[in-house]
Amino acid sequence: MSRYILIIVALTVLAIGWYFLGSRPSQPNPAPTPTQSTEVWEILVAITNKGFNPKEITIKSGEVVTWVNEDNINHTVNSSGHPTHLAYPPLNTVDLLKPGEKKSLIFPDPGTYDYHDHLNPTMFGSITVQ
Ligand SMILES: [Cu+2]
Repeated sequence: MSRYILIIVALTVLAIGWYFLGSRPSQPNPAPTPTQSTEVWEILVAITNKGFNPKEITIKSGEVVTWVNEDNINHTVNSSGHPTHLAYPPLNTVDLLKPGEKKSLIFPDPGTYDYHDHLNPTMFGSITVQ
């Protein structure tokens, strides 16, 4: 007799479990689909007492380069050539970076853009925009 009670209890537990499982939504709400991406890649170039790091980078057009002065003296980012800085004038808008400061520039057009630190003209770098 007790065996039948056990079976009934077991079936009841199964039925209740089935009910709660069945009443749950079968799938969680789907994650929202990402909207059209407006992200812009920002490439970091550190300025240390050893120069620009990385010294040469390759990016895609429309990407942003951010220089961060990690040294404890002033540095600049200026277009080649020294001292006229005429090769790519937009680079001269970056110009002076005090210790800890960072500045960015977007590169909309493919090409190779050489720059240097006007205060330390042995420090130079290059950006290739594809
Ligand atoms: Cu210069």
